Amino acid sequence: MTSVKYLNLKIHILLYILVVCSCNSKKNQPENSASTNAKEILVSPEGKDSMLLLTDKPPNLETPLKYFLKDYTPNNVFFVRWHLASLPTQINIDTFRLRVSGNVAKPLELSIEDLKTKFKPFTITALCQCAGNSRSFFDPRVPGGQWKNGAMGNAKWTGVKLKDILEYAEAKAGSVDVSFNGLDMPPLQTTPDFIKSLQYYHAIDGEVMVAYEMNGEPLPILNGYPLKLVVPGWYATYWVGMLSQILVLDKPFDGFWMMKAYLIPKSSSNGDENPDSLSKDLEPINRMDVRSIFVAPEPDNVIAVGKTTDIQGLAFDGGDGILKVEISQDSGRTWRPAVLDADLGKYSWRRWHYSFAPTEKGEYVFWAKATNNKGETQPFHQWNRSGYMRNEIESLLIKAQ
Ligand SMILES: Nc1nc2c(c(=O)[nH]1)N[C@H]1C(S)=C(S)[C@@H](COP(=O)(O)O)O[C@H]1N2
Ligand SMILES: [Mo]
Repeated sequence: MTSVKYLNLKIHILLYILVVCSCNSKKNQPENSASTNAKEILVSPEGKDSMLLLTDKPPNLETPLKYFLKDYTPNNVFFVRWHLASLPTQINIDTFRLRVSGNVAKPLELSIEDLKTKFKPFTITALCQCAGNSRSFFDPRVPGGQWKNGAMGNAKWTGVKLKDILEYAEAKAGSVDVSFNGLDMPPLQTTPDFIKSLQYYHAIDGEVMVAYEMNGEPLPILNGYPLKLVVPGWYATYWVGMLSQILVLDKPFDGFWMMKAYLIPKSSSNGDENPDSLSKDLEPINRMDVRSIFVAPEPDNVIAVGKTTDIQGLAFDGGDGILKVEISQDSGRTWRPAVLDADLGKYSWRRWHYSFAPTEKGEYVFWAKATNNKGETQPFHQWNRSGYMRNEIESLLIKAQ
């Protein structure tokens, strides 16, 4: 019997507690990615290297920016986000089954072995980004996990296409939605179980998949071992972890986590709304909008006068792919192209570089803007009440000495 012991969720505060002076982000000042959280605590729960702690019950851990200098985010620092505090303490891989039922002719109970032997393996590189990534930068501030830019990670996912599983189960005509549930449970009966759904036509698009591997390894338990739904191009809220139940429905799914939570204003393509007159027309969050972030140098690094610095960042969208990233040094009046690294697939993030050699001491501010192959680009301001889909043009202030 192979069983993976659930790792002790008591978080060991290993390294240090860093109290950054809580400078409230001021309008019209370059905002960088390190200054809005009052407290930063680095922890190393078992199976993970040191990460930023948001909450320990349920576990919510952010990836430090330095790990974004790689094409793929290592599993041991991949961000962690759970809603419900009751997670299984142990998963027995021999008895674990993925149940597929509902509007199907042949209900299934699949073991991990079945998934690996009865279906053709499928691999895709895709960015997994929390809808609330970068929420701490919203102005005015909004409630919810105060993530900086590390509630995301890029990985190579291997598993089985959901389409193949649903065909095997002989999903019937008239299927409308498919819902997904994991082994995590609400600690109180009053909290609704975390169940998400996709429309049937999306579920069988041949890209949505059930992953048993991430970057060539079994998933870390904190990332949803043994199975995670992967929905390329869509926010991670749909990427149900510890996936154990797939239900094919002949009517629309109306659960709490689709109807009441994770809603965005319908009127704009990037979830934008006005704090003074909130949108009344809302819809479930879906595809990721286009954005770009700075990764290096980090805001507190000092660069050398006369030397060329490789400014690096990432750009990504919901699957149209990145056309270009541009950098401005004059608050957006003029833009110069950054150099894009290799394309790892339309659902992957794309690395970019921009060479800069300061000629004198001082402070330099850069803005980064991505445009996707559809021509969609980033605004200078974006806001919504839930702090979702952040895609404002970011700036970075660097000191040269
Ligand atoms: N079963 C289950 N799956 C879940 C969640 C959850 O709370 N329970 N959270 C979702 C959200 S909001 C995010 S951002 C991603 C995070 O995936 P990760 O923990 O592997 O980074 O998982 C998604 N899948
Ligand atoms: Mo999320």
